[in-house]
Amino acid sequence: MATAAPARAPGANDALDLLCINTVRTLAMDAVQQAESGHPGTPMALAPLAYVLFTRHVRHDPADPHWPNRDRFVLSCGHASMLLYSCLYLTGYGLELEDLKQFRQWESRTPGHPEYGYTPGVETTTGPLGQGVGNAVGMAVAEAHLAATFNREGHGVVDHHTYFICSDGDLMEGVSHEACSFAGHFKLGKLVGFYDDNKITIDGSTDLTYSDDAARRFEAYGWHVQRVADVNDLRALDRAIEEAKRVTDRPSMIVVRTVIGFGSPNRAGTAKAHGEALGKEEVALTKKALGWQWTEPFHVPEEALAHWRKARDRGAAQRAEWHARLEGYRAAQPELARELDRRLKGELPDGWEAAIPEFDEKSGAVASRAASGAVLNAIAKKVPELIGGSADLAPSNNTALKDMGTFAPGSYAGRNFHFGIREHGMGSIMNGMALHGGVIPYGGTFLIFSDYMRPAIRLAAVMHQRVIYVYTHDSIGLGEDGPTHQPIEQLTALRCIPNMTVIRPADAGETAEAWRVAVTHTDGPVALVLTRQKLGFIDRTKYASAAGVAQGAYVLADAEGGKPDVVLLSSGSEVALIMQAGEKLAAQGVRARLVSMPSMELFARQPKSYQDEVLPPGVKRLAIEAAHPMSWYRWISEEDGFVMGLERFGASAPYQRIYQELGLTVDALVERARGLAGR
Ligand SMILES: Cc1ncc(C[n+]2csc(CCOP(=O)(O)OP(=O)(O)O)c2C)c(N)n1
Repeated sequence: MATAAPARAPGANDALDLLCINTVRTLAMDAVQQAESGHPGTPMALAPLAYVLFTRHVRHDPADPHWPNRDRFVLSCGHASMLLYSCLYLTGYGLELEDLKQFRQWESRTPGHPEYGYTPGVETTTGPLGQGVGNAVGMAVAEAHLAATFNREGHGVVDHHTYFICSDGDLMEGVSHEACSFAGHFKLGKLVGFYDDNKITIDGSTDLTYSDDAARRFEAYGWHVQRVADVNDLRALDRAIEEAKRVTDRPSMIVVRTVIGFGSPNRAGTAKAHGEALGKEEVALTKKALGWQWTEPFHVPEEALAHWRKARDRGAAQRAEWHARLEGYRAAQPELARELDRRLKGELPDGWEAAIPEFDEKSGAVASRAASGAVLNAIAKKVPELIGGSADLAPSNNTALKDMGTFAPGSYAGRNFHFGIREHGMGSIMNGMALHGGVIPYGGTFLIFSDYMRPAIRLAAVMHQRVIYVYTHDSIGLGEDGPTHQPIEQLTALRCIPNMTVIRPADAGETAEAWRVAVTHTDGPVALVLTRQKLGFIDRTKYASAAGVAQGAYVLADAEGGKPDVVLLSSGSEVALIMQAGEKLAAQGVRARLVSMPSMELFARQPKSYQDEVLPPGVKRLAIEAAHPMSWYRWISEEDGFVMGLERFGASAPYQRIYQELGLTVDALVERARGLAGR
């Protein structure tokens, strides 16, 4: 087994420590100066913390950024990206000095904010403040769950910490409250956060707007809280981190006092240091004040680089030690080890699809949320990595997994999550879980409250993460709860997020197929949009197979007697309306093709030839959906058809009455269709 000298205690060579720290400070200043844009002040302030973390505490191997048991590190205040990039370069992740010189340039590996997938060692995309905190909580959740599931006496194969750094902005944003309250309740003991208490935001002093006692806030959440009075006190930092690691029954927060723009004679401690280059003159003055002897930009002293790069030997030894542990586990627990491998690779178990249930006439009319619950429970038995829950709406969202245990404080093997009424936190935590790997998270709420988690949804899409949203109560069809609960613009708003896949199934059969897509889709989030009200059974011996869901849209039924006069399209609960309209039109001699379009995004990914097959050019189209019509205009222009949708809010009443009053009826469809067909 490889060994490496333990990391030297900070302070053992103060001059070398300072040189290593000032290397980060000067790289940050120089990169921002070169780009003439960016945030120098916070990396300059936090350099000592990053130094102590990366050279002594974070177990990471720059040679293998994806080593499964590595500690996770999240820089939630992503604007301080040069702090992370400097550390990744200095510890030897393969990021080069040239990359730092390309900071914020087109296709560089050093984008303005850390972006997952662009830079080796970047664990998540951060920038929207607060999200990284939630992601870190999610990573700690995944670690706790996998450890409880896979570790056996004497074989701790899943055993790592999650560290994060957050700023004033992160803590002001509500999502950090949701996520940290969750972490405190669930006693995630291997989560260690640092709050950069620099009292400065963009507008100026935090005195303008923020007087929370952050330490007491975290104590109230149930976290273990420490204070470090000066970030430059490396010994104090080191002691606090050691203590945080010793505390395993609660998450830890270390409040660290820092000075933004540390070292800059004219900018330190001011908002000016936050988000703009210091200017050449001030850079020179700052280097002088820091005792930096070199004037040329991007200078990296050899002895500093050599010291930072020891992270590689240490990391190699740590990874080798873990591999040895894994081999022992493999010998003692061969089946579990194979299962862990499979899950970490993100591969689904062989034959899992056989578990997807089929629905028939005997199932009768079922709400798609109920069908979803049945499908989820059936496949969850075969797909143990499927874990999740709801933001306090489990009985409504049908997200509960029967007999599969509850994720609870200190008891993390359970697969049912109670996220609490924290939609935003849930979304952000789910992202962290997915990024960690080994689990496929799902989370439910009412479709209307997708708005409450939208920033996290967007980041799941930006990062192509495999997360599944279970959104029920999908339209005015929810009835009596009224306009505050009835989604109108949410479908269009979700559909326009790049990399997002929205599926709104029309019956139980389509719901089963929607879950098949959701579980196999590895390239971004999937939202299942489901009804509260019952949906009729679509007899697939008369209508086309629900397998068409995979193509996003398919011909459910065609009119007899040749080319259709009109195509009727819909999704979800309104497919029943086009089916009834189709029959009425047939009786009146109008040939209507019926198209079920559960997913515009899946349909958009089909070849043009298939799209033309389903929606023949030159034939008028009529769509109906109990939602804002905007997303349908991609498929239907004013010249070739009409969209019946809702451009007003709903109402509180039994749902049949609302459909009637808002004009979403079979008769209205028939009349429109006749008009379009010229009959
Ligand atoms: C959700 C969100 N809102 C606004 C911003 C724009 N923004 C970037 S940094 C920042 C605040 C800076 O203050 P702080 O978090 O204390 O960071 P520091 O000045 O210490 O670097 C703001 C408002 C953002 N990145 N994310």
